Formats: sequence, structure tokens, C-alpha cells
Amino acid sequence: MKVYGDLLSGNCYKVKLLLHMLDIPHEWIHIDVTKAETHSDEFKAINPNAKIPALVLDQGEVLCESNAILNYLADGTDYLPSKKMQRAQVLQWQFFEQYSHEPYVAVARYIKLYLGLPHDRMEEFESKKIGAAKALKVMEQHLLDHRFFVAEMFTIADISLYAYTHVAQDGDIDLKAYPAITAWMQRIEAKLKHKTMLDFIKLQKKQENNKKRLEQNLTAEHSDTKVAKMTDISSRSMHNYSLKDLAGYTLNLSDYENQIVLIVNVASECGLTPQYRGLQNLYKRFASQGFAVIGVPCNQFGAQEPGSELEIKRFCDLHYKTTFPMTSKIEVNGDDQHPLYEYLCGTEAKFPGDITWNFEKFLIGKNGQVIKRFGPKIEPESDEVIQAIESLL
Ligand SMILES: N[C@@H](CCC(=O)N[C@@H](CS)C(=O)NCC(=O)O)C(=O)O
Repeated sequence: MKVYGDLLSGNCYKVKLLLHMLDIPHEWIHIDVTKAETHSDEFKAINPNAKIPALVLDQGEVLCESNAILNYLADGTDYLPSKKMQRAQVLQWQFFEQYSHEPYVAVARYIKLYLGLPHDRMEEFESKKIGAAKALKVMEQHLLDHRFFVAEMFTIADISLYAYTHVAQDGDIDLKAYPAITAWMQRIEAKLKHKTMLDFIKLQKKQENNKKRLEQNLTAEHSDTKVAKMTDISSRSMHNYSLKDLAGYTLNLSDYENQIVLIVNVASECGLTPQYRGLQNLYKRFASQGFAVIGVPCNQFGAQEPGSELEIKRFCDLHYKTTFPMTSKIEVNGDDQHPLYEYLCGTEAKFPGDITWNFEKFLIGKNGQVIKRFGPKIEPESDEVIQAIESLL
């Protein structure tokens, strides 16, 4: 069978978790919601409602709606009780999830994690958090007297509710106020075959990297950027490159044409990590004049960026409330150096030489050419950096 989905979506994660727990072989086809891939004619031929997840059986039959998929897959297994009333109770909680929980918890998370909490969605965000609190209270009350939602056993009702609850903090929803929910999540997480959303995402990234490495070995060149084939450095520009962002979506640097950009390799566990504060201040101060900071997490300096992309995002949200764009983790030096860094500091670069440590900065002009390079210890809000930015705006 095939599943069309995105692991960062709780609705899709539910399906992935059950497939994993039941050891059902399947092909997972990544659909990028942020690129409107659900609205392509090809995908709408599968689900005219233009939503993931969608399950396609080998015979071509299609099933949509995450909870319907769970019911189909769990039929005849321990994850769906056989008694009439208990099956109806599973549905009761799944309808609750779709009507009273997901529209609040998932949407608050979407506004925060995907959209970066824009000012014009703030009011909606706050109202979603109120709705989320109501749903969580209902769950909390039930779990004060029950180990699981139905029949005191782990069923697909638990999977449905766990999916967005275990990542609620991505939407700034604190579960500390719900001890019974926290204990229930721990019971689920203790299950032998349990995996969090983050676990699946890490696994997927690892598989993608292995595949990429294999392709790179075969073609002996980097494949994720068109510039790799160019030899003349003077004809290159930062705008030729593309990377992935922290959520795994493509970040085309051509989107920054006509902007001034400060590219900084970052890390969460470095003595210089508080520079995030200065970087965010710079971003806030000059963004309206056409300036952006792009953070590039890298684990090559003292292994001070060990976490996954989601962990890095959470760290930045929690400690520095950063809103500037960040790429996925890359290598900035060495054999696996990303081509962007070959452009920034390779032998033919304007300021050649390996990156020395976390928080080295490159100031890029409106045409995508490197203007200045600042060492890690130069504070983002130092006169030097501010004057250089102002001279370009
Ligand atoms: N009730 C549906 C909701 C599915 C849903 O909202 N999917 C989102 C991702 S979580 C989606 O496909 N959004 C794309 C869009 O609306 O354009 C389910 O449970 O499967």
C-alpha cells in the first residue's frame, strides 16, 4: 500500500504510527502542503478534497480521512475493540478529536510552527489556544479515572488524540497543567513499538541522506543545487543556491534577490549561542528595509548543534523567540561542505578559508555577492556590523 502524507502533520503521523506498530509494509510518499502539492491535479485525482493523509491500496482503492484510515488498518487487531459499544466509544473520541481538539491544537501549532506567528494571526492564535485548553480539559478529566480512552486498553482512539497532543508545545501549548494527560502520554511512550513524530522525521531524514549520499557518490557532484556545475565563481551568486528549511521545505535563496542578507552558521550549545538575541534584534530592526538573517545550523564545531531540526526550532522558539529563517543542518567545511559554503568561503571565494567556529557571519548584498565576512566573536549588534548593513540598505 501507499500512503501520501507529511510526517510533520499529526493527521499523517497517526497513520504512520499505526502502520509501524502493526508492522505493515508501505510506501510513504511525501506531499508538501506548503507547496500546495495537495492541490495538484495529480493528487486531487486521489483525494478530490485535496488533503493528506490518503491511503491507496494495492488494488487502487483509496481511503482518506486519518481516523477512517486508522479504523480500516486496525480492524481485527488489538488496537480496535470488538465490542459494539467500545467501537462506538472509539469513534466518539475520534469525532471529538476532529471537531473539538484538532481544529485548535493543530491550528495553533500551524500558526506558530509553520507561519512563525505573524502579527495578523495573533488574535486567531490566542483564540485557538483557548479552544485547545477546553479540549485538553475534557481529556484530562477522562484520564483522571482511566488509563486509556476506551476499554482501559491502548486503541486507535489514543493514537488519534496523542498525535497532535504530543507536539502541542509546538503551538505554545504547555501540558504541565495536565498531569493526567502527561501520565497517559508516558504510558503510550513506554510501548515497545512507540515512536514520536520527531523519531519518524529523523528516520526519514536519515534515509533521505543515505539516498542522497548514494546519488552523490554515483554522480560525484552535489545534486541539490544548480550552481555545482558552474566553474566561474564570479558568475555565481548566493541567489543560485537552495537549501531545506528547519521544517524540511525548500528555501530558495533566489527569494532574497534585492535584499541584504546576513548568513550565520549557528549552534545551540555554544558560548556564543546568546548571539541569537542580537541576530533577532538586527532582523527586527532592519527587516522592513529589506534585510534578513538566515541561520544555518551546523554541528561541526565542538558538536554543539547535536539536535534535530525540530529540536533546534524548539530551542530557538523557547530561548530566543527567533523569527528569522533557518536552514536545515548542513556541513560548512570539509568533504560534505554544502555548495553554498563552497561559494562563501571556498578557495575561489572573495573571503576564502574554512569557517573557524559557530556564528561566523557573511553579509550579502542585493545582487547576491559577498560583501563582508565577520568572525564568530563579532557581535551581531556591534558598530561594525550595523554600519555595514546600513551602508547597503
Ligand atoms: N480531517 C482530515 C484533515 C486532513 C488535513 O487537514 N490535512 C492537512 C494536513 S494536516 C492538509 O492536507 N492540508 C492541505 C490543504 O488543506 O491544502 C483528516 O483527519 O485526515
